[in-house]
Amino acid sequence: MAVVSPLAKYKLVFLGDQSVGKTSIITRFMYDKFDTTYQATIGIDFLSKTMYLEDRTVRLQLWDTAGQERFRSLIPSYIRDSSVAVVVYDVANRQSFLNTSKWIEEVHTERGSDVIIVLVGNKTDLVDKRQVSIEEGDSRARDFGVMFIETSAKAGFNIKPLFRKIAAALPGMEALSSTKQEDMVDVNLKPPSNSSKTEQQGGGCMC
Ligand SMILES: Nc1nc2c(ncn2[C@@H]2O[C@H](COP(=O)(O)OP(=O)(O)O)[C@@H](O)[C@H]2O)c(=O)[nH]1
Ligand SMILES: [Mg+2]
Repeated sequence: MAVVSPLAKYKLVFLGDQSVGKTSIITRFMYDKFDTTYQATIGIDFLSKTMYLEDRTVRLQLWDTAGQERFRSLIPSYIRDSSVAVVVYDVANRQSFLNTSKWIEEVHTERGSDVIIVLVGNKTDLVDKRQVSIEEGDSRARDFGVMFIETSAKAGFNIKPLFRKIAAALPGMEALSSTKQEDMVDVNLKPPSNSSKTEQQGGGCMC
């Protein structure tokens, strides 16, 4: 009997100070577009995207957040059931880099070590305004034991590699928790010839 598993879904939450480029990274990845008109994120919204990897397909749910204080109280509940936290800073804004430790600690408070964290230094196109070197970013990521990459949503630099890196780090189906295993659907591809009924358990959709 073949076991066909439904699409594995993972929740990614985007964190970081206001205007570091969280919404722009998501927009670049989803639509390959960059919008220069500044739009503060209102509340929290998510978008889904399916990624086809060499050995499997995963569905990513990208949860954008607003860094403004007035929405801070909402954030822990979004971190709580996420598989991945993407902590973004602006390489041309030192304070946003310093604040990443606060964001990473917040993720650890909610999720312990049961989460993938990626530190992202965005806006590498602002070459003359850079305040944080790639070495500093890399070294902070090592200190926290998290992944690291630099991007430019504007130039479209390293956006796909960021998501590929995340997807590659996601646990395979065999490593998923028992609750996720409940989504497994058994499909009997070759019904026994002595029986006219096809056994299908679970039903469910592949959506
Ligand atoms: N130069 C440059 N500007 C960017 C980049 N990413 C975002 N921005 C700009 O930074 C501002 C804030 O971006 P936004 O995505 O709204 O940040 P968020 O508040 O973290 O969601 C906007 O004016 C964007 O156009 C980038 O990679 N390079
Ligand atoms: Mg935003």
